[in-house]
Amino acid sequence: MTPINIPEWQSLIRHYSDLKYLSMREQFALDSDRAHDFSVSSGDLLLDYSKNRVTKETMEKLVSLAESVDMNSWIERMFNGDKINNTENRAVLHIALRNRSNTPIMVDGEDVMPAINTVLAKMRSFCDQVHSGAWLGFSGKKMTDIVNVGIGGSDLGPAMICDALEPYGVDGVNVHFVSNVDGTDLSTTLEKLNPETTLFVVASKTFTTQETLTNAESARAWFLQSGSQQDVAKHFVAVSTNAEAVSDFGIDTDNMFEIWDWVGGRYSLWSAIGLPIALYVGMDNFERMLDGGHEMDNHFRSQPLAENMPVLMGLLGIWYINFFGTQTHAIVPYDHSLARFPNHMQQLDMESNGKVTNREGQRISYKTGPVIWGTPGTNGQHAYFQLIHQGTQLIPVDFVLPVNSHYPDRDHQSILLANGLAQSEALMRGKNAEEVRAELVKEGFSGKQLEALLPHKVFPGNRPSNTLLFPQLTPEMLGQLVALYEHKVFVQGVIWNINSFDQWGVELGKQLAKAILPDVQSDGEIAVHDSSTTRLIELIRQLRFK
Ligand code: G6Q
Repeated sequence: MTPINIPEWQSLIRHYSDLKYLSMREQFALDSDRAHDFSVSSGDLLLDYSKNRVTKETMEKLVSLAESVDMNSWIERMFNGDKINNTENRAVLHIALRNRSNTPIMVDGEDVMPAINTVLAKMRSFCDQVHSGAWLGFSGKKMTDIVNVGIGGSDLGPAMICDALEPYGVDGVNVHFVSNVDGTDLSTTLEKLNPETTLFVVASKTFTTQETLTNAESARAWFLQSGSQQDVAKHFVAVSTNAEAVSDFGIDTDNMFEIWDWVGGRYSLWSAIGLPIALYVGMDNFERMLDGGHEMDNHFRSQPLAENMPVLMGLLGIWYINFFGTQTHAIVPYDHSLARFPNHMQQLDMESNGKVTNREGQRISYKTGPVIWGTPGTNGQHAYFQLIHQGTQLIPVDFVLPVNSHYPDRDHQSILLANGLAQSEALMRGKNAEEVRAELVKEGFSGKQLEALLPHKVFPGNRPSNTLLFPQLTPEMLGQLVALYEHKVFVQGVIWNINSFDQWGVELGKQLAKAILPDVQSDGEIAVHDSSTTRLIELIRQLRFK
């Protein structure tokens, strides 16, 4: 199926040409209910999408597009455990990991819920032991530092959540994340730690990932400078699907937390890959995060498409990417503890929808996933916001705004919120020549000097944004937010007719580095490469400290 041939897509092309100069400023002036009419809620989370270049007709047409690709039946297929990851012949069941209603979800004739509940119970018991001091290190001391060794989906999500939930941290427990095979990452982490009180969580779905295994082996070597081989069991646990490789590494499989092939790496923070989260904030808070994810799942599954938050966000993305031709999308959290949120969203979206082949294996001729990027406000305002306001590209922005901070704030939170709101308002309104002229006159400019400055101070405006507003960044709210974006990505994948759940590009990287390693490691004959690669290998051999 090619979405661009279906009548609803064609109708959107015509609608776009009628509407491409629609002024949001005018729309707000014409309709005092616009903010209300273009908003939707799920629990305490509000999405205000009124500052988008859309009319009610646009939204109806976008929703018709979603209907025309059977969005509801795709949603049901995911929730029912159908093998919608067709290239890997797998179900896609991150939703089962947070299925707090515990209703059966069948894969290959078996309900997956009992196994999920068993692992959750094992995680709880382990966290309790670590926190209470029933689990002690080799010299009889309590664990104070958790080091997660993993990469990609086995790192980014849990690292982001631990940062975000720092106010919920269990007293006396610190968490660290080592992912990069660059020895700097592990060394700078370990130099601060005491092996007697350090617990390593080796997180790898496959347990074959070069970076993770290299870091885990070096971590074990560091540990063995103090502890003995027998003590490894008290200081190393694993999260994986691959019991054999875990055991070969030397970790007792009793200390292994199981995950399943139907969880994609970038969707796995809800599984035992979230163990560092549970160790850091406690299992109760981890489960509160699952509750939030489940709440968003219920919303996604039950709400009509026109009032469905992930569907609406997905459709607005399609509107800009496929009709306005935008290439990037900024996610700007006005919450410092969400510093890594854009990074996780970058992996989630770009690894899921960075595809050029449709479900049927044909090359596609329309745009798919955008470049996702962003940093916390207000820092971004002093950096790249210039381009969003006055650059030549149209860049839709998501503003993520918690109303209340966890920290004593005096005026900080009000200033933060005012900045977020001001940016979205300014992007929408812009500043026209008359307004700039009046401002300059007030500032005492006139004549040639005024005319020369005026064009530089004009802001075109009409730049779209969504605002996600909520009371506070609790574990439940964070769960809702992550699940919201997961489903948004899925919605777009369905419309683009791509499989959002494989990642052959990542697999390629894993193969290529292994193939070139012998050339970099040894002085033997260099395998056949392009001339640039061969020359760079030769230079590396010359420049390397002997
Ligand atoms: C995520 C990707 C990828 C994966 C890492 C780590 O969806 O598949 O980022 O998570 O490559 O893989 P392992 O967990 O198998 O080590």
